[in-house]
Amino acid sequence: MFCYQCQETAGCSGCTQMGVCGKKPEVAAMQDLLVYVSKGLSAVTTQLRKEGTKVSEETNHLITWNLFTTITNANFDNEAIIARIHNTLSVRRTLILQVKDTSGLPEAAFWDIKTKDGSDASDDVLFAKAKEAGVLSTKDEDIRSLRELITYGLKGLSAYSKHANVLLSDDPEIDAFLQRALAATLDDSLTADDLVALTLETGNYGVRGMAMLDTANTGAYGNPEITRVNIGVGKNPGILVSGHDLKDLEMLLEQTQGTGVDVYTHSEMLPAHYYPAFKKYPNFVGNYGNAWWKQKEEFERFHGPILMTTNCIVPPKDSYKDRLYTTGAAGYPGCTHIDGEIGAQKDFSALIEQAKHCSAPEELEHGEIIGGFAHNQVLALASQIVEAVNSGAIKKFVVMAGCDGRANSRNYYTDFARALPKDAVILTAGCAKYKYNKLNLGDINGIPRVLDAGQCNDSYSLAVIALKLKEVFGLDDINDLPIVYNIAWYEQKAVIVLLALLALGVKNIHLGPTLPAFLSPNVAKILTDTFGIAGIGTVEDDLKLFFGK
Ligand code: FS2
Ligand code: SF4
Repeated sequence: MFCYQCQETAGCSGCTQMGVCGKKPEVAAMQDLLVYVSKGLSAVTTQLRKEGTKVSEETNHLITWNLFTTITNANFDNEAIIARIHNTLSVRRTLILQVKDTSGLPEAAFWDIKTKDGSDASDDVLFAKAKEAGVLSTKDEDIRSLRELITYGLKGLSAYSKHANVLLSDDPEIDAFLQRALAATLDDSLTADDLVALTLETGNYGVRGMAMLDTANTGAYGNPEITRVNIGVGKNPGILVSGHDLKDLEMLLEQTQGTGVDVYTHSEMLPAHYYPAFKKYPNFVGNYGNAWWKQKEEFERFHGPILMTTNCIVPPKDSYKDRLYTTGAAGYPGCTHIDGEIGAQKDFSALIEQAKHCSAPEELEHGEIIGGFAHNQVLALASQIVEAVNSGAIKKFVVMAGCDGRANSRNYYTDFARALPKDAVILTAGCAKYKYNKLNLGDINGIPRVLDAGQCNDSYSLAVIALKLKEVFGLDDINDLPIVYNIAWYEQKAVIVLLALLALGVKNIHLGPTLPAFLSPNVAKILTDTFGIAGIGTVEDDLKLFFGK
């Protein structure tokens, strides 16, 4: 296997024996193959569109769901991945018959699991193909780096698209781009310059994808508002919901009414509490635990069923494996998967029944944390914020959005947040917040010093806020604002967030705790020279750099 798509990749270069995330070589192989056949199908759909043939919503959803399945920590279930490969090839077999001119299609558009006699190829053939189609199949390291950068950005975009799709929101132009770009990563005629341009275009569509999701979320559940979230526990048994899918949470809340079972959020689901629509459920008790990587200890102590709606799954301990459920693009072998296509009602009765026989969660902590500072809420406070900036009470905003992770080096973000000058305000989104959202950093004239906009996709909110402040302060350039960017990344949604920020013209983003292994020295240099992207240093050095002290 070879995988270097996330920040925790072995030795900062690539997982080759087994994923640091727990992904086994056979799962890595089938994920590579799923990406490959998705690229083949995308080449077909892109050609169909060129010829004026409409591509169905189902096919669009199939491709985004496939990519989402291969995101770090989303799906470890080889059977589910192989089933998606079969399904993708079956759709492609039908669609390729509609293509008038197949001469320009890549080999991936023709490769099939079916042998000439109609039987399925052996596992050996699949693994051999996966090896041939994996990351290292591109020999030139710069072309490989750009192809993977685009592919990972598209994986992130797929995740955000899927969350919007389940709220019945679609943008066929995003899908058309996504498929065109996926197919382009197989096109040997494209130069490094072409791929750099495609990378930036991916960022533009990242902005569009996050905007679509923002509209879908706020349309369905209202605008996030300032909310104090309980981090303690009640006396009833509970179900813990993790991941990012708000629609799953809504269905579960509906189905748990009157059952005596409480519902808690975990990790990236915390921001659900900020939406007005979820406040009406009396059994929506609070948030349990911290960022994804602490789940082994915390899930054990939760005692009740846990629903993983997306990544990040840590391979579970036997002590709670029978309480771990997956749904959507998430999957883990041996854990029950709750089925449900886009738009379908899911049946969570198995979790609810199991919860009734579980004891209440063990208290990990108590108190409250505050959040809900997405664009609408922050813009409602705009005059207060502008006054604080004009009076000098707030000197700088520090965007510390992104992901959390296991590496000790990420303690940098806790130390950095703690050491920030008292006149600096953190703007955050994503699970990165758990590094400092319980530090009690206080407020400035009533404005909390940690403003949490929501999930990683709500980084879009931070961009909207920045653009609004630029307008209010009458600036020509977003980079003239008193905002610095110190972003933590882990998986591929952070890649699309980064590309989206670049597309919006944001410069000098610091990215840590390490720069992506998939950036070749030349590609890293392009990002540094063009956008001022840099890594992180020590807390002391970075404070000097950002604040001159
Ligand atoms: Fe955190 Fe994991 Fe949000 Fe990432 S829970 S690293 O998926 O997308 O952020
Ligand atoms: Fe390694 Fe990350 Fe790939 Fe998992 S997702 S195999 S940790 S690079």
